[in-house]
Amino acid sequence: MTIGYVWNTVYGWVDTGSGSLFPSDATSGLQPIAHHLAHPDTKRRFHELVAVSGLLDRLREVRALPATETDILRVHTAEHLARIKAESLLPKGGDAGDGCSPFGKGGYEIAALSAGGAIQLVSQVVAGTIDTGYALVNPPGHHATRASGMGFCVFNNVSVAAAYAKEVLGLERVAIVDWDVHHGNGTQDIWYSDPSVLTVSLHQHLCFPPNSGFREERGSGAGAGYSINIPLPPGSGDAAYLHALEEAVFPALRAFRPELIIVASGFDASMMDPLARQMVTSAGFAQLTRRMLDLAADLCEGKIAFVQEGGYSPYYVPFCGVAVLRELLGEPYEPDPYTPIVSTQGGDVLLEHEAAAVRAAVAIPGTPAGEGDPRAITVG
Ligand code: 9RB
Ligand code: ZN
Repeated sequence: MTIGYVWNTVYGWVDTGSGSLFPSDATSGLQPIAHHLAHPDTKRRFHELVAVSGLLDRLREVRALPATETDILRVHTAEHLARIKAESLLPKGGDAGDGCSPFGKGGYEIAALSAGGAIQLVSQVVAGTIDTGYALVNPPGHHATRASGMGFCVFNNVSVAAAYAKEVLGLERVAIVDWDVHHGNGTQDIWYSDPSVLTVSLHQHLCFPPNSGFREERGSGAGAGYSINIPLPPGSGDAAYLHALEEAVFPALRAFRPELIIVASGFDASMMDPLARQMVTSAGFAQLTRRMLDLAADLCEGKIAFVQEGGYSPYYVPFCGVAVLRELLGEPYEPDPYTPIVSTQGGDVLLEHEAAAVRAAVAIPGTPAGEGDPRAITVG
């Protein structure tokens, strides 16, 4: 097995500024702080554990190349690209679009290299030069819509890669499965009326963005039925996420018959994340990975590529990431130093309201949305 791996030193140079989640503001009591919640050190620490644990020696380096303007314009508006490029030239950089996604001077080049890392990984998976792989890219991408960045995302990396797979590599059906704890609203927006890319997002209901990621958001026009949301209640852990994968994600993927699966892999559903309230452990991420690999083997000759999204615990993200990479390499899960504290809090038991949320979200691509109160998550 040849497993590809993308990392570039400049992914660790994303300048998130001196704010926390908001820009610092002495008039509102927002003190500057060395580490923004999305400070790239978390991802750099993931890479360093990959190196120090010896995994790096067993992975095949896939070199990121910058996404070209043509690549970016397949999924973003010319105005968005032009604005990011222009702000990237400013001495203090700019913001991806929502006022809480700062980037420094040269931020355009890093964002283009992040999208390009996803393209390179997907290209090699489709070509068969690697069996599967992980692109540890930064900044993340899944909140970036056609017209704007948001939620720390500048360009929608997985969508840039999916569009490349379709238009350059000639694939007809690509599925994007997003297990980042936040709604993959940008990915959904980009493909909302396109039946050739199935988007499936598992997320903590109403975590971020506000008012987004309801089950009833099922696509429009020719894409009606090809957007699927699986909102889960806060407190969902390994059992709920695995149940959601088996009962809601897999039937949708089997019906869709993708030629390629891209996993938007965030680690912010972890037990230790500061930006969400889920309870997934490194063991859970390993199992999610194993099941996705097995499904891809059944459905699309194993053609699956993993692309980094969020994850904000500098302590735990490296261990979640290594657990995923070990599964890709076919190595058994190994408990890590946090296992004693994260594995004993009940997230391994499926609760009835979690099962009900999954049941309510079961949807088959191409079929219309079901009925129901969009604010209600527990439909028994
Ligand atoms: C701000 C708000 C957020 C909250 C969460 C994220 C996580 C992104 C991620 C990003 C921005 C709200 C600044 C609400 O990990 N995605 O995968 N910002 N939240 N209002 N305001 C003013
Ligand atoms: Zn997230």
